[in-house]
Amino acid sequence: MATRKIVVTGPFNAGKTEFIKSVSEIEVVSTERRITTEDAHIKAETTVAMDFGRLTLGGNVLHLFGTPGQPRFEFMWEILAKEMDGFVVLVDSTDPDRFEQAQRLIRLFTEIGPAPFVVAATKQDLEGALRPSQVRQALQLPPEIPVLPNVAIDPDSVRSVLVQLDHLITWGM
Ligand SMILES: Nc1nc2c(ncn2[C@@H]2O[C@H](COP(=O)(O)OP(=O)(O)OP(=O)(O)O)[C@@H](O)[C@H]2O)c(=O)[nH]1
Ligand SMILES: [Mg+2]
Repeated sequence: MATRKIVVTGPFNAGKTEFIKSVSEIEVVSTERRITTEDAHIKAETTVAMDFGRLTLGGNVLHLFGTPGQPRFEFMWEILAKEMDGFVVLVDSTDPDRFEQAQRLIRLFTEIGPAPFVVAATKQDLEGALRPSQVRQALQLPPEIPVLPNVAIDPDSVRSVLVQLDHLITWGM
């Protein structure tokens, strides 16, 4: 049984904390604090350091590390990415204004890694969500990078993303 370190990253409000809470077998260790900046109208709390959860998948134990999304906590990204086996970039499919931030994160994490990764086009349950193919196009991602449909509040959907990432880590495909 292998233990794998998986980092879940993505722009502010993408759904990283929900993604990990949806599937974790342990109570998620989270570091959410009240938002006092201009983002306060979007939601009440934001991750300031990390989320930690765990999921057993087939023969592997995935340790899930969620990053903060607000750029002022970006010092945590490199710390969390250390020796990761793979990562998920969550992109809110209804929020194209933050796609540039997602591109920046992909660049940064591939530089720190490098490790296999998938992009999850999340919030597919919401009206106006761009399809994964549209998210791929907007982010100008090459065809070899998987862009998967996702609903972060749906455990089956999250599990499916992690199964595909786990495969990619094991088999490189
Ligand atoms: N409808 C819907 N809502 C979602 C989904 N994923 C997340 N949300 C909501 O989006 C908001 C942000 O979710 P979080 O998990 O806090 O996002 P985050 O990426 O951890 O945010 P930061 O830590 O602040 O960067 C919350 O209100 C969630 O309930 C989804 O797939 N569908
Ligand atoms: Mg969070």
